Amino acid sequence: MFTLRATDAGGVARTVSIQLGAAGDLPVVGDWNGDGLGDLGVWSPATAVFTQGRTLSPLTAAPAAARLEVSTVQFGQPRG
Ligand SMILES: [Ca+2]
Repeated sequence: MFTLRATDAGGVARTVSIQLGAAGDLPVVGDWNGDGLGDLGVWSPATAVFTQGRTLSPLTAAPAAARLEVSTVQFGQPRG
């Protein structure tokens, strides 16, 4: 579970919780699509799958699912 916090130009802070991945996954953040906005990700040690959640817009009142585009890629070997 990621909890994101942003403050708008008027100084109003907003937090949004986003579920991505499963228990035991390792959180990763970066700018996967080069748009200047941080994106979320998780890597699963059990399956060696990297799940990217690319941010489609800054924090808004829109539901979290509408602001993320999720894809997966095999990365490395599963840890036994
Ligand atoms: Ca981005």
